[in-house]
Amino acid sequence: MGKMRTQSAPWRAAAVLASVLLVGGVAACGNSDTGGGGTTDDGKITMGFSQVGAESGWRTANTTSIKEAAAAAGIELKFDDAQQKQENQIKAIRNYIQQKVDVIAFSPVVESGWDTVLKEAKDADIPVILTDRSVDSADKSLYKTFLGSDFVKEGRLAGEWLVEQKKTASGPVNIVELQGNTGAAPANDRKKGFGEAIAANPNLKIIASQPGDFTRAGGKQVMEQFLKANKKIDVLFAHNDDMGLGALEAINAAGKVPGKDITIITVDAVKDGMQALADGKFNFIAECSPLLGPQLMDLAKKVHAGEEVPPRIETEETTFTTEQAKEALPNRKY
Ligand code: GZL
Repeated sequence: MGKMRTQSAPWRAAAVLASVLLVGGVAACGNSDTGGGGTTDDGKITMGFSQVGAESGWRTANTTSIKEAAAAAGIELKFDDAQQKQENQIKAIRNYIQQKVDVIAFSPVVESGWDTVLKEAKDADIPVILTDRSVDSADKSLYKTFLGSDFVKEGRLAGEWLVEQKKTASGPVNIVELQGNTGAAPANDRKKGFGEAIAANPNLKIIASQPGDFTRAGGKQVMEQFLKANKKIDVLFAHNDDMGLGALEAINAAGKVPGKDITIITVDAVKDGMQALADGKFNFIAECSPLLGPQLMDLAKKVHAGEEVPPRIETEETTFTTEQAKEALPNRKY
């Protein structure tokens, strides 16, 4: 051990002060060096985003919108793909809390089971924005706002179109339904809206309804089962374009003409779905816009600044027939 040199009192006080400042400085510097998340050194807001997965064309377009909008807004985005598993979303949200991000945003893969982790975010004083899908938490203080579509309305518009199309039907109209993933808000709500609308005509009957998980593979697989089990299928209602596109393969393989032998109604209006509609393979699509990125980033800035925001912000959407799809396709953004 080196010889300890004693110092005069004034020098010793200065040395103590210097060492306190140095340690304090390192500690402060250490926090920011550990990627603490929070507002970055240059004042940029940090957002932690948990995405459902990459299950459909809609989801891909939604992810692109969010990433591009974050870059344009100068928001530092931490992004996680949950591969359609709620436990992965909960893990990602907990990571964002640990990292002390400024804002957490996510699209909940299912409606239930979020209160505990949302309470942890609230206790950590990190605001949460729900986008695309919502949660069934009774405590609305667990999130600042919801940005997305009215899925019940989408289902209702699909059902109302079918009621109009089949108003002269003399006998039963057999409907099969491809649902989104079990427990998801769009699956629950589109089913609800569609079912309420078709009740106007007792000839319209849903003879089979199964989850296809919003994927093409799921739509094809379940449609194959529907075709094997049901001799007479007049209508397919698919909760998204991708399951409808997968079902096309099964319908063709069964020797039936989609859009003619089986009327096909879907939701989303992504490019591939609109092409199928323009080609007459689909008959009607209720739009669900994935382009939520810019609005989400505006909301994040407002929430971070402590501004009041509306509890629910719904996106503008429309519907398409074959003729309307032909007109809209050239300018379709997604
Ligand atoms: C709806 C969204 C749904 C889409 C599907 O807002 O959550 O999930 O309709 C997607 O295509 O997989």
